[in-house]
Amino acid sequence: MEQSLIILKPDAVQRGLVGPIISRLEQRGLKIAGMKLMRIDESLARRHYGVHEGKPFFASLVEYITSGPVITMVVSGKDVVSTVRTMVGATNPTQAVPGTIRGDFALEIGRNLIHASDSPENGKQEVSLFFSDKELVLGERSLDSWIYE
Ligand code: IDP
Ligand code: MG
Repeated sequence: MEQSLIILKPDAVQRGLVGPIISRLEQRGLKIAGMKLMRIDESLARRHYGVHEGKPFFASLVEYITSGPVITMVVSGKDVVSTVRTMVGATNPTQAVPGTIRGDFALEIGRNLIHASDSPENGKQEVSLFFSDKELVLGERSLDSWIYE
């Protein structure tokens, strides 16, 4: 089953948008398999965003993601990676369409509120960086047959 690592970034927490963003995921029917409030330290930030090392925005990205508490979540289920990416919207909120999280709540690329894994492979790998197996609640929900055919 696919897993997507979601991070509600420090701006989402400070702006009180945790509830509204989680509501969207819940209302869609997505299964939340893990969730915690935490601080990301510099070393974890550098590992999580390792693919961006060397880019001009890397230092400010590490500063941003470590600047305050975040909510990290695991969403699991069929096709969740692309479903959540579509709900999140374009990386640059100026290009994110209305109805997406970034398109409704954000204005700048350096304050774009939310991270979501971009492929099933990266989903699994990112989840393992942030969550131990013990912290995940996998398995079926009783309502799954009303959401998935
Ligand atoms: P994504 O979050 O939509 O997957 P990525 O290209 O993986 O976008 O970039 C990771 C994060 O780095 C973005 O969400 C954003 O916070 C930041 N970022 C990406 N490009 C820029 C930029 O050009 N300027 C400032 N920050 C950027
Ligand atoms: Mg990315």
